[in-house]
This record gives sequence, structure tokens and C-alpha cells, in this order.
Amino acid sequence: MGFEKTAGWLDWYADPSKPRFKVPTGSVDAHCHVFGPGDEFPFAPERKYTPCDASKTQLYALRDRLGFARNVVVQATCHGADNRAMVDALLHSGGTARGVATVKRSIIDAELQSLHDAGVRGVRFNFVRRLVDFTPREELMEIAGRIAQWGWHVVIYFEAIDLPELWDFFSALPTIVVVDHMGRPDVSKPVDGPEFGLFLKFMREHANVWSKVSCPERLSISGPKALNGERAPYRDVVPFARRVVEEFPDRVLWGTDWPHPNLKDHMPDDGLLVDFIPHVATTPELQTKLLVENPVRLYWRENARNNDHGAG
Ligand code: 0GY
Repeated sequence: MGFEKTAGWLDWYADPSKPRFKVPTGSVDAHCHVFGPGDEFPFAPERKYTPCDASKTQLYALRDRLGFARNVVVQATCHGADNRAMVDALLHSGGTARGVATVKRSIIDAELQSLHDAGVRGVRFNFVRRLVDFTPREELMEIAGRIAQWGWHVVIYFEAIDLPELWDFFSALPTIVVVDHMGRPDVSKPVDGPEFGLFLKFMREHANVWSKVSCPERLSISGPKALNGERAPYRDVVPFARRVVEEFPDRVLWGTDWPHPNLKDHMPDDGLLVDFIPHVATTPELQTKLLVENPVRLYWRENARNNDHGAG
């Protein structure tokens, strides 16, 4: 089945630079996606965008190019709750990839078990209105209660402006909760201001909440863009991500967000994006926590030295 990309769609960067920053051995790209290929794994009828193809083979080639060892493949909304492309990527990873699925309340235990066996360790609840239709809170809470029994966690994606309204629901989730992209702060506002202050308070008051310090290319207003050899990109995002890494070093993750759905302005060179990391995790100790220890503890618990942070 041929799919026509959404008008203005930006394809992923074809020939990324070799990063200057050498990531620690065993590093995990903890937020990335696969798209189709559409001929093999059709996009969902309810999708809000139609992307270019971005296959598992292309994802794993990028992993090797950037020097990473493992991936966490997050179900993209263009596949709805049809997790086949993501699961296929996990099954062809030789154990080097874990997954985050989208599931409906109607899923049966045998299907959850089969996702677990493939390497799924979480579900994603998406509150970004341009990406998904509304799902009732009680339905999501029921799913969270069920997946907790598998030791999985919940990944949440929302805009900063919606945090006050979502606070109580998030607080009631019974698992580890991982926030995508620092809850999408408006980085034109001060890092010490009330909006980001609320997010930091949310993390402070909930020891089960983690954050991905990913997606500077999505959040940045002033750049510079990770293009044309720029090794210090997205400087307006740095204070936000650095604050989270330094205050919560044991609860942060980083990911490329490849193949970068829905970017409108530019498509970053993923090699230069990796060079963003040492600006926000400034010591080898912080880098190892961010890229190795934390994601291994969450996604490869059986390999982690400390099992104390597992949910469920
Ligand atoms: C991201 C961000 C976006 C899209 C999705 O699943 C998705 O479609 O997550 C976005 O458009 O902001 O994390 O990939």
C-alpha cells in the first residue's frame, strides 16, 4: 500500500556526522521510533500525520554510526495501537532494543505477555492534542493498573501549559512515570520562572517521576540548529535540560527522537545532536547515569547492578 507523506514533511537526515562526543560504552538511545515501512507495516487509519518510512535497519545503522549500543523504540502515534512495526524492530535487535507500546483497554493478558516477551517495558499516554484523539482518564488508569503487574512503566507526553490540569491524574499513576522531553517547556520563559518551576516541583514531589532531556531541536527557539558542523546547538534549551540532569541525575534519560516526527523548521544532523549531550550532562559521572545506568535500570532490569528503582 503506497502512502503519501503529509505535505511539508521533513525526512530524517541521511548522512549524519560522526559525533565528537564519544558516548560511554553501553549507551542507550532511550527515545526513538520506527515508521513502517508503510508497505510492510501500514500506518494507522486514525493517524494525524503520514511520515516517510524509517525502518529498523535504518534505525540500527544510525545507532552504530552514533556509537550507541541499545535503543528504546517508542510506539509512534502514526501506528496507533498497532505495535507490529515496533515489536518487529525489537525482535530483530538481538536483545539490544526495548519498547514502549500503545495499548487499548481491550487488550488481553496474553497480548500483554507477548509484548513483554518481545521486550516491551512500558506504555505511552499521549496528551498532545495534535497527535491523538482524547482517551478517557479512567481507561488510561485501568491500563496503568494492569501493566504495573508486568513491572512496566508509563511514558507521558504533554505540553507544559497542560501540567496543572493533568497533575492529579499523573500523581495517581501506580508505576514509574517517564515524562517525554521535560514536559515541553516554553524555553523563551525563564528557567527559574513559574512554568518550569511547576515541572521541577512535579519531579521533586514524585520520586517515581523521571524525565527525558531530549528534543532540544523541537523546543529551541533561538538555535543554533544542529546543522553545518554546529557542535553547540540549541543553547536556549541547555539551562532547562542541565537543571533537570543536575537535580535528578538518577531519573533522567536521553534519546535522539529519530526520525523526528513533525518537525517543521529543519531536520537536525543526528551526529551534531549527540554533541548536545555534554552541554547538559557535564561530567563523565552524569553522562554515564544519563546514557547507561538509568536506562539500563529501567529497561534491562535483569542486567542492572541495582534493582531498587523497579516499579511493580
Ligand atoms: C516525539 C514527538 C512527536 C511525535 C510523536 O508518536 C508521535 O507521533 O511522539 C511530536 O510530534 O511532537 O516524541 O516523537
